Amino acid sequence: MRWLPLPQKAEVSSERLPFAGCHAIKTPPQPDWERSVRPLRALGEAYGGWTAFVEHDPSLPEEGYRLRVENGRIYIHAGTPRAAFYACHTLLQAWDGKSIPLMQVEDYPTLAWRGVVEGFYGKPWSHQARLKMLEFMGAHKMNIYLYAPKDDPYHRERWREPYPASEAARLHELIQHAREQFVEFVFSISPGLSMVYSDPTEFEQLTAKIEAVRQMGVRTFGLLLDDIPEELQHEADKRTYRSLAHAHADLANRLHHWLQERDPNSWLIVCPTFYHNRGEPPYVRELGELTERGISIMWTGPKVVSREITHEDAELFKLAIQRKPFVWDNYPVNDYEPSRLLMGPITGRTAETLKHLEALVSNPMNQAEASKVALGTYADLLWNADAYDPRRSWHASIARLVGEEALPTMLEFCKQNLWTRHWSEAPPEIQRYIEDWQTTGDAEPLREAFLDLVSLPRRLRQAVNNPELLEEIQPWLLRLEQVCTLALELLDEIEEENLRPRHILAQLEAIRETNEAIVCDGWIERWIRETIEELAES
Ligand code: LTM
Repeated sequence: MRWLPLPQKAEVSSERLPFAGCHAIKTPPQPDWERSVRPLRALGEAYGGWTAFVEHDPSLPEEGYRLRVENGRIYIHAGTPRAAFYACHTLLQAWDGKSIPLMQVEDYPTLAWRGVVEGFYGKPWSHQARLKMLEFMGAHKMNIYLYAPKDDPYHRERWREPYPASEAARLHELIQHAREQFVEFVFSISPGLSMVYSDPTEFEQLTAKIEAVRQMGVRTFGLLLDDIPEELQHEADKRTYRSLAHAHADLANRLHHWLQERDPNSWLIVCPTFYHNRGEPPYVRELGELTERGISIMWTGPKVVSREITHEDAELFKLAIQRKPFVWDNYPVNDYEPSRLLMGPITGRTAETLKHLEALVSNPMNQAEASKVALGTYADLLWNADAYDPRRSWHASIARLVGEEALPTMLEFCKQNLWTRHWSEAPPEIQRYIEDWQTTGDAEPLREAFLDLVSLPRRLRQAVNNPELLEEIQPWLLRLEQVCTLALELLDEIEEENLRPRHILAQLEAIRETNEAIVCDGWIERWIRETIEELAES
């Protein structure tokens, strides 16, 4: 079974019993418990069948559950309704559409808060993509989503202005959908480009904006002060505060109190201006010192895009901010290199690192569906870090996204879209074929490799039944077809001893002008260019 995330303890029998759904589901009477078993109820209403007993067990950890599948009966003991919801999703994973195995599962997460920050520059996700993402998160036991798209003007430049009615309605729908999926919805706002921190009317405008979202049922807010000037900008602020950190801590504390007065369960998460370091900047220490303890502080690791976040890094930053960091993890985000898709698993964060964190949220790509390959591996890592194996997780994540049958083809596509900057252990395979050709001069294996690659887009379009995903990755499919066609042409020219195939270079240039996508880490284009240059010199 390809679990995702992998349960902490699962004993799965080889004996499978027919299962077409539950005809009866007994839950504690409160509405949240009723909501937690909806995934099962949907099956039951459709088909009828088994009986499921769901019980609250307060001795279990918050998101911990025990699941037992016996002959004709399912028992779920859960610490909270969210845990019961997760138990139902574990059960659904074991169901193949016809039967389920007898099994016993004992499960709980490694990290308390696991999720996604839609925090990239460029085209934000569509409303439909967000709704689908929330469902994905629920099914993968991720529990927090930060709404923070940099290019939503009402989130950043026009932070003072209320959302127009149609956008407010969409936001409301998202918030409700997140609740259905047991996902904490975090509304974030980025006022730091223009806010006069010391001006009370500015604070009123900030809280008015937040109040409108609070009224939609949100209790958690993000105050994002990243990517703004690193010095105080306004005379009034320079007179009031001794530093930027002082101003930010004061703003965060006032907002925290304002939220607490209205709802003691509210939660404020702050992204500082210096968010990537090991706690060295004086700003970070001052912010940590002055900011009230109940407020969370974000961190992207030692770099903006951190290939590795070690437990030493996390300990140092924790010491500086005097609390566990809330990690904003810049993978698989591609806004800083939009010509690439980052289709590999997350690596470089260990179980030891997670012990020092309060939360970890991944900042994904502008391509929501394609991001789910990496996000599935995050879900796995953050749920069961001790057992995390990037390759196992990667395969399971791809299989969950496109189905078992399409797995080999999609995996092949993902392998052409890795970036050695993130996963140096996995260079593109074509590199090996090119290097072999350079040493042996035998063109056949290289030709075979290009023939495989040139047919990959067609094979993928046939195998994958996910129109949104196919649309997102279309530029990369096209690019693969285009460059492999040219590469094959070049091999033909060499075979025919045409040592001046410069028309191929012109075609390559024409492709580049219309499609900037990079595949195979740029190896094929480089090979074409260098080979033609070497031929010209010979
Ligand atoms: O990482 C943070 C906190 N802020 C921005 C993100 O919005 C952006 O998506 C990433 C990657 O380019 N880098 C940032 O600095």
